Amino acid sequence: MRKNSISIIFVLLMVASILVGDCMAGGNIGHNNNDHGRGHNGHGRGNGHGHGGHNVGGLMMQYYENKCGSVSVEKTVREIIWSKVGANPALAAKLLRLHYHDCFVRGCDASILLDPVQNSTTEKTAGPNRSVSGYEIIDEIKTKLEGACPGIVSCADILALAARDAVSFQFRKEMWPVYTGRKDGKVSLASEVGANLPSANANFTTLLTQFGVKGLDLNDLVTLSGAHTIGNSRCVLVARRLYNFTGVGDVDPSLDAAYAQQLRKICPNPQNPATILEMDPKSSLSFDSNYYRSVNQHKGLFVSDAALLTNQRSAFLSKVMEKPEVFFAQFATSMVRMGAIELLTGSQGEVRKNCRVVNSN
Ligand code: HEM
Ligand SMILES: *[C@@H]1O[C@H](CO)[C@@H](O)[C@H](O)[C@H]1NC(C)=O
Ligand SMILES: *[C@@H]1O[C@H](CO)[C@@H](O)[C@H](O)[C@H]1NC(C)=O
Ligand SMILES: *[C@@H]1O[C@H](CO)[C@@H](O)[C@H](O)[C@H]1NC(C)=O
Ligand SMILES: CC(=O)N[C@H]1CO[C@H](CO)[C@@H](O)[C@@H]1O
Repeated sequence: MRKNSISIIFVLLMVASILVGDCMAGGNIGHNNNDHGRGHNGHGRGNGHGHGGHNVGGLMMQYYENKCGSVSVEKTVREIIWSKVGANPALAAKLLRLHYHDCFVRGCDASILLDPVQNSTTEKTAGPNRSVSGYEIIDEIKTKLEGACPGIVSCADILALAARDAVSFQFRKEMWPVYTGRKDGKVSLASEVGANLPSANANFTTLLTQFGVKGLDLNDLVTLSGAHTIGNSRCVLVARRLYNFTGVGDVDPSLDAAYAQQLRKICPNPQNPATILEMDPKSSLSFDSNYYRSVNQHKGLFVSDAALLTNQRSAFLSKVMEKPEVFFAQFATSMVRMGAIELLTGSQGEVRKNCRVVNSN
């Protein structure tokens, strides 16, 4: 009840701010405080959520400062990422998605990086991970940092920093704060991926539940879905929407008819997984708020994107998020929250020597 009335107040403030054309920079939706750039420990900082969800846990800003000899950990990550993304802008989406897939399965513990050993299958071998990539870049950063300060910088933190820096390259400034101090996990199971990562065909209820399990809420769902403003997908993932939505050779009625026609042209052979589809065809290499414009015009690619319009509050937020400054501010808040999912403590975690293998002792 109390939470709802707080939300309504925020919604009213948001409407007011739109009406007066206020830019909302640094503002946020439904989150009471925003901890940008504070250089101190994350303990006890409220995240403004009524449900006692996680905060940034034991993570800190600048955790690695003076922990790696004369080498700046964050600068090292940024330099490598910016040079890679500068040479190949499509990598920004890959690295952002890598961090998301890591966090949603067993928390942000770099479990996605573990290679399968002997008969075991790890997360990266699971179906939804087939199109995940960027592993070699994480290895390169890890190798460089191990050379400077062995056993200090966790792979999970490298993933979090890499995602932020990859997206930030376009702006030449940090788009969100990354709290660090994560530990790497020792377990990675392909069998856990399916249930934890929402599918492209998930409806709103399922998405909200799957985010909820991770301590993320409706605001986070709407906001983080905006990551689909960059990157690619494949025809096979929208084939059902385009050709056989309810099993009678029909097109998903929630998809704009002209856009569906356009997609069918790009995807004449829907089962061919090789056919690439841009998620935000207007600007799939640019991190911007176009995603919401597309979704609001019924041109979101996945059922999960279209699902944002099937709930009143999330539809409202999708509209509000069309303003880039609102989206960017909110994305920063939600990335901090996503980056703190199910952090490991004590002997559950370690700092891996090689991001692909658990330490031997
Ligand atoms: C809301 C639930 C979500 C669903 C159902 C979903 C689903 C998908 C799917 C099916 C793809 C295409 C993968 C492929 O072609 O194999 C994709 C791509 C992508 N997703 Fe999501 N996703 C969700 C949330 C997120 C979040 C929270 C982030 C990051 C914060 C994210 C970032 C990305 C990026 C950047 C790509 C493009 C990757 C590339 O270009 O290689 N997604 N997503
Ligand atoms: C792999 O599994 C097979 C069949 O279950 C078993 O015979 C073999 O010993 C296993 N190999 C390893 C390295 O665990
Ligand atoms: C959403 O999807 C789930 C799982 O497929 C299903 O059980 C549920 O009935 C669906 N909810 C709605 C409102 O369609
Ligand atoms: C469409 O879906 C139905 C039901 O799932 C299936 O029986 C049929 O074979 C599908 N048609 C095509 C062309 O894939
Ligand atoms: C990078 C990686 O390990 N990808 C794997 C994803 O899953 C498929 C199918 O299980 C594997 O063949 C890929 O090697």
